[in-house]
Formats: sequence, C-alpha cells, structure tokens
Amino acid sequence: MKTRAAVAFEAKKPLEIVELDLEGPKAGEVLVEIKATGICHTDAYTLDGFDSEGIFPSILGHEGAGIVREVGPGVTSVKAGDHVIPLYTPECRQCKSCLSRKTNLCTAIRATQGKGLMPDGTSRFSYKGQTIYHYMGCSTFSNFTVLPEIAVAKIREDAPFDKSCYIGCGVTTGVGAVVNTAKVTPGSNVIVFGLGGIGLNVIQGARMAGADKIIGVDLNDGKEEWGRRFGMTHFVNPKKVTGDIVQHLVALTDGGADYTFDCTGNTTVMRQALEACHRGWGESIIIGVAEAGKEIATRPFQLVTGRVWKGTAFGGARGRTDVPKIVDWYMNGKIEIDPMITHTLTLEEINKGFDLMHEGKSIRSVVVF
Ligand code: NAD
Ligand code: AHE
Ligand code: ZN
Repeated sequence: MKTRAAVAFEAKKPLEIVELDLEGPKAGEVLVEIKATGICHTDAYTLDGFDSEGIFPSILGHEGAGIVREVGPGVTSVKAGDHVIPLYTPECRQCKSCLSRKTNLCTAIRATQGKGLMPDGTSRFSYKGQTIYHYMGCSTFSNFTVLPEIAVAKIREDAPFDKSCYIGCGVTTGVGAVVNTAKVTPGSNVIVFGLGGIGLNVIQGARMAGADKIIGVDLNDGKEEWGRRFGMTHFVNPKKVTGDIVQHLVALTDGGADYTFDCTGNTTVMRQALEACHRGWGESIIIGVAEAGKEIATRPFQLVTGRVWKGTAFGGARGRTDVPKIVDWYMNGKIEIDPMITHTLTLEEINKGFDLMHEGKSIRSVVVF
C-alpha cells in the first residue's frame, strides 16, 4: 500500500513529505493507521545527527496513537479496529528482562529495532525502490506504519488521539520517572532540571506523589509560568544565580534534594543534578539523552557519601501493562495533558514543530493526520 510520511532523508535537513510504499504486516505484526503524533526532543536529537544509532533515510516519530487496520498471521492480542499507542519500549513478557521483573527494558527485538529494521531484519518502508528505515520501532511520522504486536498498547476508545499520543513518550516518561523509577514519597523535596515536554510531566508526577518543594530549573524564564501551572513551587534560572548553582539549590533544600531529575540531556546539568542531592540518600535520575560521545563525571565521593545516580527509559513503564492505566489517569483527570499541547500541526507543517521546539516556544507540538 501507499502511505504519506515525513522522511528524514539526511541528518540536519528538514523532513520531506512524500508518498511511500509500505508492505503489509508479516507474522506477529500489525498495520496501524497513525491518527496523531507528538514531536519529542529525541526526534530532533536524531535528526540533528546526535544519535549514535541514527540511521538515514528513515521515518522518525515515536509518540503516536492510532487504530489497528490489519493484523498479520498469529497475532492474538489486538485486532483490526483496536485503538493503540505504539511502544518504543515493547513488552514481550517472555524475555529475560521482562521475566526479571527488575526492568521495563524488554530485549526481545532491541537489536533489530536499533538498526531501523523489523524483527525479521527487513524494512516495510521504501521510496522509489530505496529502503527507508524504521525509527525506534515506531515511525509515527507516517500515516500508516507496521509494528510488532508486542510493541503496541491497546487503549480505551474514548481517549482522543491528539492528546493520548503524548502518552507514547513524554507523559509516561516524566510521570513514570517519578512513580516507577524514583518512587518519590510524600513530603519529598524534588528538583527538576529542564522544564520542557518531559520536565513538566516530572513536575506533575511529583505533585501527584505529594512532594513538598518542587523546584524547577531552566535557562528560559518563560518556563516559570509553565512549571507553576503543574505544581512547581520554586523557579531557578541558573543564569540569574550569583555563585554556584549547586550550592544555591542545596541551600534552598536544606542540605540537598531527596530526588533530582535531569530533563535536559546536558552532561554538565546531569552532574549538577547529582550534586544537588542530599548527602546520605538523595537520588538523581537521568532522563535526558546526551549527544553521542558525551560522558558524565563527578567525584566518587559524591556516591561514597550516599547519593545515588540512576537513569530511566520510558519512565520505567511496561508499555502494554502500564500505558492503558496512564490513559485512564488522563481520562479520569488524575493527570493533565491538554494544556501542554501548545501546537497542533498538519503533516506538511511538521518542520515548524521542530523550529518551535528549538526556539523554546512550544511544550509539545502534535501532528494530526
Ligand atoms: P524540550 O526541548 O521540550 O525541553 C528541554 C528543556 O530544557 C527546555 O525548557 C530548555 O530550556 C531546558 N534546558 C536546556 N538546557 C538547559 C540547561 N543547561 N539548564 C537548564 N535547562 C535547560 O525537550 P523534551 O522533549 O522535554 O526532552 C528533554 C530530554 O529528555 C531530551 O534530552 C530528550 O531526548 C529526553 N527524553 C528522554 C526519554 C527517556 O526515556 N529517557 C524520553 C523522552 C525524552
Ligand atoms: N539511541 C541512543 C539513545 C537514545 C535513548 O536513550 N533513547 C531512550 C528513549 S528517548 C525517548 O524520547 C531509550 O528508550 N533508551 C533505551 C533504549 O533501549 O534505547 C544511543 O545513545 O544510542
Ligand atoms: Zn521521546
């Protein structure tokens, strides 16, 4: 069949809207009509050539929602007509990682996914006979995409696609980092570095968990109002702090935070986030994705004296199990999504979504097909 898609033909070039050839689902796969997709900073990072796994030409996008249109042989967990959210972190429930109960990082198809291919080692997309690669196993910047059955979460049908798509990455990552990874307890002091599409969800997760002080840190003063809207109690712009930012934050939290979150992808900020933790127990969670080749550093003494450095992917969520519950949280008013979707665009306008993100003018742009 044919599908309209925004293709990343080369790094650092705008996406091009073209009509592609798409092969139907093979065994264990499903064809999904994508109804809406968010644009996450990770898409921009890959397009800008910072991802060591970046492959071109490819169809980016990993924050979608849509409808199953066809299922391949052997598919049992979903059927045509089901509403689904694609999962860049699948949940096979059979691999060593899934069975460990210690991680959400299912390994069933990770190797082929990282090469831009389906589990059988081939791509379903082509353009004028040339292979176009999948991205993060999702490729939601295409109106139709093929996904492994284990990489879709079936969700309730009354959830609007143009909002629920955000649960495919940003919402689950931010809220999940708080509830699954850090397990923030009521009364905790929390610092969130980077108040974008992820950081604001960490803030609303911290509010939901009953945190006391929720301190937001961002270079963009325009983010203060956004942070306060979702539960932030204090705002710090590092450019306006005289002296050391870590000392400033430690003083603000009476010795350091119980939990800090990096939502910037900047390795200098990651160090600050660790060192702003309370001696003896503070935990710092890395969410931001750093550019290829970057490394983190701190004095080992920071860890010897009880601070904990952790990371999280997809908020520690097991997609097929947890995503439908997060959709319920949204539909029941436990978490907010609508105000964070600042721009709704057509596929033809998708490059504008990247520009708005780089200019710090959007929280989330969503493309509706
Ligand atoms: P975004 O562009 O919407 O927000 C980033 C925010 O960080 C902006 O408000 C920006 O002003 C702020 N910022 C940048 N540099 C800063 C600095 N030095 N100090 C303080 N603030 C700074 O991006 P996003 O979509 O929220 O994504 C944030 C990060 O999370 C990205 O690195 C993205 O790749 C990553 N991410 C990780 C996961 C995961 O599963 N681990 C999931 C989604 C996104
Ligand atoms: N491919 C990169 C790493 C990118 C990365 O860390 N991706 C996150 C999700 S970001 C979503 O916006 C993730 O899930 N990581 C776990 C995984 O298995 O990819 C690199 O450095 O090679
Ligand atoms: Zn993302």
